[in-house]
Amino acid sequence: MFRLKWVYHSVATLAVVVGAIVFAPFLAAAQNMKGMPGMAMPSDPAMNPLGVSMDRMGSGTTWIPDALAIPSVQFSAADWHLALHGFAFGQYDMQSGPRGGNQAGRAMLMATRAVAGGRFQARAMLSLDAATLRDGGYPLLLQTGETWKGKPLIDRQHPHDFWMELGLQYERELTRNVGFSVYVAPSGEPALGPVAFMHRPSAMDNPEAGIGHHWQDATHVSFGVVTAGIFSRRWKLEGSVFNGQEPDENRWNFDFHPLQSYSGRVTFNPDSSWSMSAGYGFIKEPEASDAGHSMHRTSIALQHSRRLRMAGQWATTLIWGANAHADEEGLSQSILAESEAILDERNTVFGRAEYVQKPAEDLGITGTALTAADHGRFGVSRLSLGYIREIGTFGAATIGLGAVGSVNFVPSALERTYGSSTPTGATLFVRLRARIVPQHDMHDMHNMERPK
Ligand SMILES: [Cu+2]
Repeated sequence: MFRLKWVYHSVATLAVVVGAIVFAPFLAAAQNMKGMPGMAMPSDPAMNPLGVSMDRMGSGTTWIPDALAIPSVQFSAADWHLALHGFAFGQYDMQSGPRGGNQAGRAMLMATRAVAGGRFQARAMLSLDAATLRDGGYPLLLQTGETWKGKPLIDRQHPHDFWMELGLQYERELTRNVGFSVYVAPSGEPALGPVAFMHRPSAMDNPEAGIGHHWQDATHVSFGVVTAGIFSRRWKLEGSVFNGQEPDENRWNFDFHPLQSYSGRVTFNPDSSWSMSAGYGFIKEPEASDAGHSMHRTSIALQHSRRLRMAGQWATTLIWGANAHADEEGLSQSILAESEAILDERNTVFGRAEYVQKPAEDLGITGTALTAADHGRFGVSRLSLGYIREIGTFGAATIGLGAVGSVNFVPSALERTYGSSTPTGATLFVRLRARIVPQHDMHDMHNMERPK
């Protein structure tokens, strides 16, 4: 039987809260002629150590290909260069079956300036998930990870903490070819895994998290991170010590614990279209409900980006991520392929395909169905496709109406639990973010900025 379980939410609350935090800066930008999206970067060489521009920054200390940047509104104030990334989603979520929302926005402010011959950046990324999500998160079939009311979340995506990122980064040239970087964050992302999904140009307009989140990029909110790295124009080698314990259910505070987890990652950007990274981490007792159980995580990611004609762009990411628990046999693996194409100023299409080997325990499976599990795990897949139509602009922002449909594939042993071997889901949403400026306009702006 196909039964829709609607989760209602106060759209008014969402509009007011998200509006206050995300709209206000866009409105300010609209008043300010300097606040244009995608404005030229500052020309001080210290601001681009070894030619690595700010546009290459993903989440935490990750890199994305140079060809595309996350859309932003940029200002300058005194010696600071300010960039604001804002994404607001209002969503209505339906998932099928007996197990069958809404989401808020996030805003990121990056303030950068030259300090002592290098680039200093303060970053704050705030998430309003906690204010607008109910019952431990938004419905997402097959999603697992973190807890709600002391119980593991199943078929739900957990809300992100308000302080998604609060960190400082300093990068400076050491020689003509090598530079060093230091990142310190009370809340931030260690050098582990790919760029977090919300910062990937291949997923930025997709309101849904991947079901392999806790196999790939879930450490992006870690309360206590110190990362040091060396880099050249094309590669970066980093190591982190961090607190690997997942955030608790109180999404408004900082959950500090000793920095007993560690990770290392190598990233390579061979040219402007590609970025690849591989990393490994030891995560000390990630789940509070599972004390004494630590984990090893390995991941490889490949990103490709290119500009299309006019304001179009196309980004694709492939990720392999695996977890190994000391007390479990073998690896549990995950694979993700996702792509987003902004075809022109009006139309965006995106999609994601995933396969994850999930422990039966994570999915809450007990009883006879367990005998069908391979090493206690079930291989599950999810395919989703989405489309966004931009319906208007607001200052430097664009507003789009979108929909995502998904089909999940579960083994026959889980058919009774999910009501089908192919349970489905759909999400309707409104999305607001900074507009992308067509390339020819960017060139005009660069020409205006640069002294002849
Ligand atoms: Cu997350």
